[in-house]
Amino acid sequence: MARMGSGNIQAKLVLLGDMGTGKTSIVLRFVKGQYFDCQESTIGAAFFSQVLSLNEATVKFDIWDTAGQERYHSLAPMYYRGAAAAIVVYDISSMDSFIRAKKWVQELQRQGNPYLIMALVANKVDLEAKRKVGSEEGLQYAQENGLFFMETSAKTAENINELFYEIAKRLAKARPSRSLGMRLSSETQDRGRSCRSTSKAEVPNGCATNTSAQLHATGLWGSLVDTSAQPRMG
Ligand SMILES: Nc1nc2c(ncn2[C@@H]2O[C@H](COP(=O)(O)OP(=O)(O)OP(=O)(O)O)[C@@H](O)[C@H]2O)c(=O)[nH]1
Ligand SMILES: [Mg+2]
Repeated sequence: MARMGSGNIQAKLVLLGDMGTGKTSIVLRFVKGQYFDCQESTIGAAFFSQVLSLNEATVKFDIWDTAGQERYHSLAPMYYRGAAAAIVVYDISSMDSFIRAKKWVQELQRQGNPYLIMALVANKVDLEAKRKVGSEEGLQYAQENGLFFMETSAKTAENINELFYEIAKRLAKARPSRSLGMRLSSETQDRGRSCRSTSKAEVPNGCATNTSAQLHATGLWGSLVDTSAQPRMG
């Protein structure tokens, strides 16, 4: 995370979680207001950016949407290294994905920044009839591990903007010392490595070609000041 003066914060944010849990769908819903029933599995990782204005600060998110497939696991440290915030996603209709989410949390706790702002996200709450992971179970695990917990649906947009707003608020509150090890220069180096390693980075479903889609937000979300999404082509 870097503070850029006048209340501006640039923060690297990473999404982790099992394949198919909805990471890309969550990001696309937030950045572009889009959702695809046939969202393709991410290859390597995809990059997006989004600026969100709070009363107290403007937060520019540099978002790394990682691939959940196991064969990409070894790439993950490149994406969470230097991150100021992480979103660990599971699918409420899959107990396996919840177990996998706990493994991601453990990995972040072991190797990540101790000041990392971590969110545990139970996605696909629109699939209530297929629920396998109870809300209480997710909430309890999050509380025990110092994460904040949110149930979302990328499909219906439930709690998606709220999720990023909450992260932005926590970043804005974070002490400057939390920036340790996350200087903009080191972040840029990380990103350079990441770009080379993701030469096959996926551009999901035609979404990537539209780099200037507007997020038509209302109310609170009318405060979004920049809605450009720039997935890396590698
Ligand atoms: N019902 C429902 N389906 C969802 C939701 N979010 C995502 N999906 C669907 O779940 C599938 C996987 O979504 P993705 O966003 O590609 O999941 P991912 O976590 O990025 O998967 P990987 O890139 O393989 O790691 C797609 O068919 C989405 O349409 C949701 O909130 N509700
Ligand atoms: Mg994906």
